[in-house]
Amino acid sequence: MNYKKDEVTNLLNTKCMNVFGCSIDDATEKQAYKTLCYVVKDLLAEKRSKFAKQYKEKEGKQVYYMSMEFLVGTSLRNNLYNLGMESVFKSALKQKKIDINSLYAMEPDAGLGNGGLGRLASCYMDAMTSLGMMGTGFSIRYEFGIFKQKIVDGWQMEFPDNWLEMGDVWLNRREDESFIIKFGGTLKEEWTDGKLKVTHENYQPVMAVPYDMYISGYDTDAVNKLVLWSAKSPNNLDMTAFSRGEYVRSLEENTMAEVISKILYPADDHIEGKRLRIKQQYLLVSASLQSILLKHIKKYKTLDNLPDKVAIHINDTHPALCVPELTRILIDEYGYDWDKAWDIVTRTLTYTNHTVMSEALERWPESLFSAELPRIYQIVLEINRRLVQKLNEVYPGDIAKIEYMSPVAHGEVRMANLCLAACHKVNGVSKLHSDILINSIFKDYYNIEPDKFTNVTNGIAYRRWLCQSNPELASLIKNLIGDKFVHDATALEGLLKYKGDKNVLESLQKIKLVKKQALAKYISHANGINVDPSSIFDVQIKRLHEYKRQLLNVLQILHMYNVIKDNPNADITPRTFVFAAKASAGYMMAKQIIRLISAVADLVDSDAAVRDKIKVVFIEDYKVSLAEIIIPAAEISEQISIAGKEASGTGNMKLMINGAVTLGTLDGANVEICEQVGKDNIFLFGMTAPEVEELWRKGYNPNFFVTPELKRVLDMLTSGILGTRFEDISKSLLTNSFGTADAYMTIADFESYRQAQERVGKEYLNRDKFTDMSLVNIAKAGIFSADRAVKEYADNIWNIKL
Ligand code: KOT
Repeated sequence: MNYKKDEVTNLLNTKCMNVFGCSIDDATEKQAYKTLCYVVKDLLAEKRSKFAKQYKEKEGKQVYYMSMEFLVGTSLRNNLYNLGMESVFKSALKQKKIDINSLYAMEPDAGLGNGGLGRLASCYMDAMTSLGMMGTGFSIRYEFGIFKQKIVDGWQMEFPDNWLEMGDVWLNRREDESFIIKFGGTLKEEWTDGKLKVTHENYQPVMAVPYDMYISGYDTDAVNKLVLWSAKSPNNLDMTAFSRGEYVRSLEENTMAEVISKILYPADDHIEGKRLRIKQQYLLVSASLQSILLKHIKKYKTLDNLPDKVAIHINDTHPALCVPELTRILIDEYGYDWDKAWDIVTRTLTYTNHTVMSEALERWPESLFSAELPRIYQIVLEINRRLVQKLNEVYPGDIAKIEYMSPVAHGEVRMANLCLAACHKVNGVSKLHSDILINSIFKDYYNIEPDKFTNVTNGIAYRRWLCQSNPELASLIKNLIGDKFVHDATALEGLLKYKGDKNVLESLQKIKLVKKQALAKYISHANGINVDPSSIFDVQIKRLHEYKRQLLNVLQILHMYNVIKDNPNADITPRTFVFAAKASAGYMMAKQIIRLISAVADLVDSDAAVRDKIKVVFIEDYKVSLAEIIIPAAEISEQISIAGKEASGTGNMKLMINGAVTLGTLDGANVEICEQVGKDNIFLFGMTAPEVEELWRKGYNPNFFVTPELKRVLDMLTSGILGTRFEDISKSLLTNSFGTADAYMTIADFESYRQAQERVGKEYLNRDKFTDMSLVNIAKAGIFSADRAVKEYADNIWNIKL
């Protein structure tokens, strides 16, 4: 958009006057921040209206991306960057003696997600918009997003995240487009004219009120929307109950309804089968589908062509209720018969799986499911009945297999099977992960319908993660190869011709140092620790989960500690180990691991012989905006999950494009990172996924893998040297009474990891060689752009022509 400085000043003044009754000169900092956001929102609204009009005329196909999570992060800088208006706003504000950076700093993260899955959804909204697609995200307007984390004496504490206080500037409430969602109640069945009519009675109605958030894209005419549903009691106060003296019960019902959108469930890669959670899921699904269908019917006067005009994407199984709910609406509200309705459902819905962890596979007790959603339950039973009938023809008599594939069995409704039965495309999120899906957990479905399954390797909104978070690096790249890469990330390959170019390597080193200094400043402020920007910055930033093996990293640090204690002159390249991670509130082992990291940090820091060689920092409250500070400063990217468990990872891609070299296992997208950069530009270690499988088959006893060095480290866990005795962690690694010890093979991979870390230390000493590796990583990161991933979705899954 083309605005001059004076025009921008006018916009700011007018808006400030309208909202706060003062000119921007007299505004408080908070008022200035809100004014700026409102002005940007207005610009997006104007663009959106043009885009929607154009689109309406074209009658193209569009995507609805259903996700219980969108980890949006901050929007202000992103929107200004995308609109190409950062510098004009900066100078307009500067003239008013307002530093735009201080306004950026006031914006809270919209933390409506836990980790990878939610951030991916946001990266894809960015890419869809940048590609000019019409794509709408649907989720929930949680009043409290992912909790704020504080570390108190090494222990994680959770605090509510009241993001709306300053974050609601981006939301537009559209009360008049609300829908009623029905919970509980009973069903009445009547036969009229040979047709069964089901009426849902005595239900508790809840109103779903939409709030729109505009999503901008880079250099595009498109502006998309993320629609967030909020639960509200349909009658503010039931006055009849009030007059009957039952006002307490009436108020109770109000809060019961509103509690549905109160808070995000803070569990990553595992699920909690709670009543409130299924209500959240149904609220999202039912409200979104009602709104999609209403809009469609207004435009086309029929739903027969729904699959030609609409793709509805299910982001993991959390919105899997789309399957029965879409069937229900078509049958109950639009009068379709079963076969026609099912045909539309199957041709409209698609599904992405994001994990193979069994504790993350969603299943609901039939009793809870049927009580909360009686009509939906009835439809699920019918889907199940018809499927079992079909499977009986394919696998006659193979009861075990049919049961394994059924959406309803053993008193449970299994959401993945519901998606597999209904969606016409199913994908995993990296090559390895998609292979594991078709070769193991989804094998039986794959065997019947192989064409249904495909892979789309994850991608990132690299303009946020590179251009906005690391403008210094982006500007160097522009100077070297031009700015094509801002539209087409694969153009980064042009950097390869600077391999070995002394000047370029020196520039890269200088930029890295600047970003390390910035992170050091943050750490000094947040943790009160001074870290040395000339040491290697080695980072592991991601949710805390045993399979991700932060523990492996800590054990190796303890080993390094021992090496230095044994020989204070040992040849150790100084290293700063940075951790940041949230643990699910109820995940005790994860919380213990955080405590262990803190204890190791203290141990290392209290020892004069060690503290100049290694530092350990746990930065609290990991979130998108913190990642934007850490990632540009990273030199080593720890991606050390047990092979076969990390579906893809996306932090690995963000770190790579900022020049960090991966130290990792051949897991998730690390496999493809390795393919891109070649074995010389990555530090690989550990067992491969088939080797892990093989070791399980043979029988794994961690005790056989304990080397003398590791024994010494393991003893430290319980010796008292760390202050606390970490008995639970030690037991989880070694006690093998039920064959459950060391479920993530930390011990089996330790020696190989230790050696890889030794290589890192050595190779870093040859700074130019290391920077060359870094350069190759940047150059080869283009394929991991969300633009590429979304194009693949459009081509292979949604059937949308771009
Ligand atoms: C959480 C609960 C149930 C099912 C799946 C999840 C889940 C998976 N949450 N995050 N993930 C991650 O998704 C990312 C995006 O695809 C992956 O890169 C990452 O490996 C998953 O762990």
